[in-house]
Amino acid sequence: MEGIDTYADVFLNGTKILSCNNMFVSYSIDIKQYCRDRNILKIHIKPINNLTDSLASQIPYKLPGGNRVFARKAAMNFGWDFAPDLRAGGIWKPVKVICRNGPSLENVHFIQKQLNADRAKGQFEISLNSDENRKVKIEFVSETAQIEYVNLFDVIPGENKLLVDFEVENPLVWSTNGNGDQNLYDFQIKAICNGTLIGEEQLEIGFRDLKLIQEKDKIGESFYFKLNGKKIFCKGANVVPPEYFAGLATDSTWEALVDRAVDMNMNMLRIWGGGVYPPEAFYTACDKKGILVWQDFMFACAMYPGDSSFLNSVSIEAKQAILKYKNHPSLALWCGNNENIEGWYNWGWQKEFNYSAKDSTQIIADYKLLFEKLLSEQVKKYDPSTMYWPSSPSIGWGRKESMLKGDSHYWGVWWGMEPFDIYKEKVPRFMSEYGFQSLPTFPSVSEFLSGGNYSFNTPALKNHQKHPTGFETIQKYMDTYYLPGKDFRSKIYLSNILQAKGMHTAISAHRSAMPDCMGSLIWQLNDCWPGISWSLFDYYGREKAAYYQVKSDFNQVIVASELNDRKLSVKVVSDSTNSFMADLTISLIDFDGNIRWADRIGVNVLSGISKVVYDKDLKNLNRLFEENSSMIVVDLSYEGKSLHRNFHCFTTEKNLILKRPSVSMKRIDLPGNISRFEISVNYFAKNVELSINNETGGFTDNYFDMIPDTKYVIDHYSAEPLKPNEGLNIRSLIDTY
Ligand code: BMA
Repeated sequence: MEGIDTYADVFLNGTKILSCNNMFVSYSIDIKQYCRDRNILKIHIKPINNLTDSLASQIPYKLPGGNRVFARKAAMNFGWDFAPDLRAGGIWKPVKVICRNGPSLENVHFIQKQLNADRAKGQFEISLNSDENRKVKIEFVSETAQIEYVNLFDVIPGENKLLVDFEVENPLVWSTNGNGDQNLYDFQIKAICNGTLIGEEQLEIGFRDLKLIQEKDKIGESFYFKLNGKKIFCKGANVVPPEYFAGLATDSTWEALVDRAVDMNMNMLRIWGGGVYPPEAFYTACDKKGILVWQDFMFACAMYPGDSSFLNSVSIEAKQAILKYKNHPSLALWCGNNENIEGWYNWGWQKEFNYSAKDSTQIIADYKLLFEKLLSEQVKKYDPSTMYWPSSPSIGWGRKESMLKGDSHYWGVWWGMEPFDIYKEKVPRFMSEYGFQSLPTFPSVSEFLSGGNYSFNTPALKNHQKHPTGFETIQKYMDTYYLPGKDFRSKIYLSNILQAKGMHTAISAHRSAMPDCMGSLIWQLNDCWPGISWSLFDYYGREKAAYYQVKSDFNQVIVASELNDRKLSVKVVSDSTNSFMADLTISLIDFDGNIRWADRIGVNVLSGISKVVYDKDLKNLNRLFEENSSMIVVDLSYEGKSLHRNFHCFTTEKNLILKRPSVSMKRIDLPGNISRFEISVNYFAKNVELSINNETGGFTDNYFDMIPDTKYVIDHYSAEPLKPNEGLNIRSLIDTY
C-alpha cells in the first residue's frame, strides 16, 4: 500500500492486517496466511478530525499549527494561504499485490566512493531478501560506462546486503542546467536465482561533487553550493504539490514542473515542507534536465509532538523518503522543516498559547529531538553524503543575522508591506523564499468563475483568495505604483505586472550581490488549485507576467542596472561558463521613439562575475528629456543580438504620460504549430500583453516593454495550429486606464 491518506484500518477477508496513520509511508504486509481463492480487501478510511483531536487531548498544551500537527498528512490540506481546507482522505497511491517465491531483490543503492578527473569509483549496495540459503547471480551492464559484471553470491535467510564495486575511467560529471552537461550512466542490474530472474533495476547515476559551503567570512558565514569545484548561483523556485488532492497528480504532472523550471533558466527547485514527497519520476526528470532539488521533510509552520509513536512513524517516513531519492544526482539537500524555528522565535506563539516555562521547555525539546536528532541521524545513516539542514529559514526575516548567514525567507515585502525597493537592501546569503501574489490570467479566472466584472470584494472571487489580507495587500502595492485599473480584467493585468516588477527587483538584487548572495528561490513556482497566489504560472498552466520576467532575469548573463536620482549604475552578472566580449548600449529614448542620447561600450563578460561596468551621473542630460515621457534602455548584446535588457523610467509608472500606440503586425505560420508574429508600435508600450482569443499555447515572451518603431519577433506555439483568421490581441499599460 504505497499511500493511504491518512488514518485507515485495512482488512483482508475480515482479518485486520494493518492500521495506518501516515500518508507519507508506504506499507507492506505479508498476506500469505490470510489469502483465499477469492479475496476481499477492505480499507476503512477514518475521518481525520476525530483522531487528531483525540491525540491533541493527550498533551497538556495546544501546539501552534493546530491539531493538524498530530497527523502525518500534507499540512496544506488543512488550509493554507494558497489552498483551501478540505481535509479529505483516501487511497492516493497504488495498492499492489506482489507474488513471489524464493529470494527477492528489494532495492539497489548507489554510493559514490571517489571522484577525480581520471577515475570515478562507485558501489552498489544491493538488498536481497531470501527464504533460505541460496546462490544468487548478480549481473549488470552499462553501455555508457562500458561495464559488464557477473558474480555469484551466497545469500542467507532474511535480509542480505551485497556490495559491488565498480570504476569508470575518465568520468563525465553531472552538472546543472546552464553549468554543464547532465552526464548520466545507465545501469541495468539483474538478480538471478536458479536460472530465474528474481528482480531487476534500471538506474541512471551521475557522478558529481556537490557540497554546501558554510565558511566564516567578512559578512558572517557563507551559504552556497559548490558543484564540481565551481560555485553555483542557485536560481529557482519553491514547489507546492501540483494538485491539491495529491493523488490526482501523475508522474507527468510533476515532470512538467521540471520543464517549466528549465524554461525559466532555473537550476534549483525546493520541495516545500507543507505538501507531499514527490514521485521518483520528478527526481529522474531533475537528473535529466539539471535541476538541483532542495528537499524539505514534510513539516511546516508549526511545532510538532514528540511522543514515541509519532517519532517512530516519522523515522520510517524519513527512511523511506531518503532511500527513494538518494540515488539521484539532483538531490542537493535534506531540510528538516519549513519555518518552524522561525515561527517559534518570532511569531509570538508563546504568548498566543500562553505557555508556561515548562511547556516551552518541553516543546522546544521535542523540536530538537525531531529536527536536530532524529531526522539528522536518519540522513546520516541512509544518505551520509548529503547535507542536512534543520530548518528553512535558519533565522527569521525580522532579525539582522538572517542577512549574515544561513538561508533566508524575506517576507518584508508582502507580509511586512515594505516597498519592492527594500529587496535591494535585504540581500541574504541565500534567499530560499520571497514572493508576491497575483491573480491568475484572465482566461484562467474565467475558467473558475463565470464571466463578470468582479471586484476584490466579490464573494466568489474571495473564495479563491486564501490569504487573510491578500487582496488588500495587492491593492496597496498596486496603488503605490499604478493608477487604478478601469475594470476587472485590468486589475488582473495590473496584479500580474506588479508581481513581475517585484520579482525583477529582487532577482537583480540577489544576482548582482553574487558571491555574497548565492541563491534566489521564488515563492512559489506553481499552484495546487485555481487560486490567487504567489505562483509564476497558474493551475491551468497559463504563464503569469512574472513567469516571463523571471525567465529573462534568470538568463545566464544579465544586466542588473539601477537608476537613482539620475545616477545610472550597471552591473553585468554572468553565470556563463565561458567569457566573451559584449556590447553595452545605454540609450535615452522618448516615448515617441526618438533617441535623444546614447552611449556604447564594449564589456568583457567574464565567467562567474558580477561587476560594475558602467557608473555615470546623467544629470548633464537633464535638458534633453522630459521626466514623464522618456526612459533609459540598458541593453547588453552579443553579435548584434540582445542578451538582456532593462528599462528605467524616471518616475513611477502611475506618473508616466503614455500615448495609445497603434500596432502593426505580421503573422507568419511556421511548421510545428508555431505562429511567428512580427510586431511594432509607434509609441512606447509598457508591459505589452499578447493573447490569442482561443487562449491555447504560450508565447516565447510576453508582458515586455516595447521601444517604438522596432520590430519584435514573438513566437506563439500550441498543440493545434492557429486558425488562419486568428489574430493576436495586444494590450499594454495604457489600456488599463
Ligand atoms: C512562506 C511559505 C508558506 C506560505 C508563504 C506565503 O513562508 O512557507 O507557508 O504559503 O510563505 O505566505
